[in-house]
Amino acid sequence: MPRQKTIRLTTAQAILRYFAAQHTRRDGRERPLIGGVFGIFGHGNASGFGHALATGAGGLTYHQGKSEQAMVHAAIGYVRAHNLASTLAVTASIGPASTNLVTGAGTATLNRVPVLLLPGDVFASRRQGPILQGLEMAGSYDMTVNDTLRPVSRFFDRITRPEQIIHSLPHATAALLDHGQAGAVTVAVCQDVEGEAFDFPLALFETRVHDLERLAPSESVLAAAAERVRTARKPIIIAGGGVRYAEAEASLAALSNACGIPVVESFAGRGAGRAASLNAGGIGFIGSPAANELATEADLVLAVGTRLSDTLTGSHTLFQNPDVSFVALNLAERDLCKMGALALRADARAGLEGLAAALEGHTAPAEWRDRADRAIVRHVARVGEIVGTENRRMTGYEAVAEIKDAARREDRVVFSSSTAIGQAHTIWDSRSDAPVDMEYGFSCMGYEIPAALGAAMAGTVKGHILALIGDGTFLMGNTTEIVTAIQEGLAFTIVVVVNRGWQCIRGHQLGSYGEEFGTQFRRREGNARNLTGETLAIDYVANARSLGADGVDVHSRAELRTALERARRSDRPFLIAAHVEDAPLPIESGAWWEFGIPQADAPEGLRETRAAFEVAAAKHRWFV
Ligand SMILES: Cc1ncc(C[n+]2csc(CCOP(=O)(O)OP(=O)(O)O)c2C)c(N)n1
Ligand SMILES: [Mg+2]
Repeated sequence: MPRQKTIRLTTAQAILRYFAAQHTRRDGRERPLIGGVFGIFGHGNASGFGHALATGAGGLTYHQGKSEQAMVHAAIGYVRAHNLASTLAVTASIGPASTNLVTGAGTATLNRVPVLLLPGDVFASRRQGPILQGLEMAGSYDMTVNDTLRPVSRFFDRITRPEQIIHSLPHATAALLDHGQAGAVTVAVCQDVEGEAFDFPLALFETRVHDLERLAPSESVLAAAAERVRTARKPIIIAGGGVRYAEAEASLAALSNACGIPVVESFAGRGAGRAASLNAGGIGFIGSPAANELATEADLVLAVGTRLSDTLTGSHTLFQNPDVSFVALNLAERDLCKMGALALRADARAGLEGLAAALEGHTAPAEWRDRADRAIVRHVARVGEIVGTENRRMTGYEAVAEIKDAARREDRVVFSSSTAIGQAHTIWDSRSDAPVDMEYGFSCMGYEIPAALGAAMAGTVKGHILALIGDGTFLMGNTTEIVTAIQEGLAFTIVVVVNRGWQCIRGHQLGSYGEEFGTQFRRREGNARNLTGETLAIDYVANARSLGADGVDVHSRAELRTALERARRSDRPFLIAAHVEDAPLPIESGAWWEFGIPQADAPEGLRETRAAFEVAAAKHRWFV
């Protein structure tokens, strides 16, 4: 036997070289699995991964992040802009650098999107004794702070010897490619091992193209699912993020339009039904009343690529038809077994196309199609009426409506946790409005700007990218990726909705126990328990300017409109601070969502809230 050809590399060089050789191919389009490496260096990765990147291992480009959490969120923005076919790697030092990755890893894993995390780890040799930034665990010597990444990672491994990667990395790659169940893939590398050299088999670094195959549905389950649709009187389709990731929008529309089945969209699935004429909009507790009316009455729910989380199902109170049944079309076992669904395990596009073929010539009952059409027309008219009426002081929802009108079909608008995401979910019409990236799974404040940066880095968005954030989100940080954007020569618009507090949480408190506490950006008066004094004046534009961005304050819809046009032409990130009145969008979604209510008598009004809660909660159903 001739000896296997080997190449001597450090472990970090080998890891980067291996990942650089992995490619994906979907529908004939080939892309690198890893499009680049984000990093912040510290003693845990500066010499190992730093040296590997500096020596050009694998030819991967290094991007300098400003916070570890933001780097992961940027990678998520990037991979979502590639519909999961290409992602970024993120390297961090050890200790606080690693734990700073945890939140981003949670966002990735909850949303089932692949990102590669390469934190440094403790010394494998242990000859140093307790190390800088290494926590000494009381009951365990082999646990490090990187173990906090385990529950938020789809795959986790710790590399304590160079040759371990030869078997570990193909598993890590498989996890990155496992759409439907992907997430953060963490390969923690002991800091001494990063730099250790080994004679790796040369074949490890051969280019590999992984076909993102479209899993075909089983014939018998497909037939059973089609039969359920055929006999349904009131079918709907819930389009989740899986429809977008599978690039199945056209197949969804073909099925919906041919069979007259209304489509409703989850947050991650917003835009999936862009070509479906019976698109009733966002489903769930802050969704469109049209979508929720249809969901309430539906007798057959075809749930495609959705996790069916509580915000969507109204904590299992939304679907009220006594005969309702579910068909889940998904790749993830976890989703297939929910709601007592008939499990149609398949790629979203393959499944939808299979159903369309099996249902050829079938249309849903005319009364149901008319019912859906009327609900949609009514909702669109109501939205037009409400956002068409200008209030004296610009409200938050008017600002969202201006952004909706200004954004074009080739643009991308990024949202996460704030009042604005709910308002957008209610009023956005995917059939005519711009594509969005709504992160309301982990609902992580601080996702937006990094994700906008990641989307810009992906280069797949032909138009302009906008990130919509609250002032509370701005103050939480993760705005410093503006600096990275400037380094990389990328521009996008950031709109900060300035409503002087965490207003969606204030609304939550008012709904749960009737009073606001601790949510307003006010000074403390004396030793008052709550913050009730003067409202703080915060100059968000000056903040953005200090980082190198441009920006402007606006106080009216007309000013916002002009600013949005100006921002589009900017060669650098442009921040618009939109000063608004916090007014609830006067459209009731018609769906509920459970949150905890104190079982107490004070403050006054709590009993009533509790009673209203019991009424809403009584609609709860078990779906088994
Ligand atoms: C990282 C993180 N921390 C806390 C929360 C809980 N939370 C959800 S929305 C919100 C307030 C958002 O305030 P702001 O960004 O000003 O938006 P507004 O509701 O005022 O429109 C908070 C604290 C969260 N979703 N994410
Ligand atoms: Mg706010």
